[in-house]
Amino acid sequence: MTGLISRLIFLGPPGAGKGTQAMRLANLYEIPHISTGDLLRTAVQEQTPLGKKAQEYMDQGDLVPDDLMLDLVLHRLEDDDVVKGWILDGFPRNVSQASFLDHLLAEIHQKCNCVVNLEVPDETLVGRMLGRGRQDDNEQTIRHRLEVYHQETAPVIDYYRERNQLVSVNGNLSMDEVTNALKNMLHP
Ligand code: B4P
Repeated sequence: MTGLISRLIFLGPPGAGKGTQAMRLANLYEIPHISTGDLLRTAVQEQTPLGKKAQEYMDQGDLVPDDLMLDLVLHRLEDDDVVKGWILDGFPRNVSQASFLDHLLAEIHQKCNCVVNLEVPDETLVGRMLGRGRQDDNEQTIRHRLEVYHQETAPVIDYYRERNQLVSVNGNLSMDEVTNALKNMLHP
């Protein structure tokens, strides 16, 4: 990736398109896409000790406990391929994860350049996730994930806003329109 922005965090409610957009930008700029949701789903599929513990939380639409998540992110950010940059998608999901990440980045001498908040209204999100049809995408679980988001993850927006790192982007447009808005914002 040329230019200044090489370490990005994607925030947004479930179904906002974090995974979709993070994957597109990671391909475009050739930096790793680190999705904690994907890491957890792989662990569940492979029935690792982490996967066995995480599954019940994910199936119910709850956050997986921090002690499991922090280790996962710590180890991924120590891999060689992330030295040139990364896009974090789905982490941090609460203020204590955000604070952990700040300390971790300081320790490994890295700095997040930009935190993107994808804004999409709840009713659009429900429709999108029902259309996606993942194991944890039934209406009851989706509604619970939205509640958890508003209670636990939305405060992370203020956390980064107070640190002048936050940029909000309208995610309630077509996938290509959102990608273009992100590209223009990152490399105008
Ligand atoms: P995630 O995998 O992070 O999933 P998500 O928030 O549901 O989806 P995302 O926003 O990435 O939406 P997507 O692009 O797929 O989390 C899953 C679970 O893992 C959590 O509930 C939690 O249990 C656990 N977890 C993960 N991280 C954690 C953490 N840090 N701490 C604790 N627990 C954690 O888009 C959704 C759908 O919309 C897709 O079908 C897509 O095609 C469509 N779409 C996207 N953009 C669109 C657009 N612009 N227009 C129309 N459709 C669009």
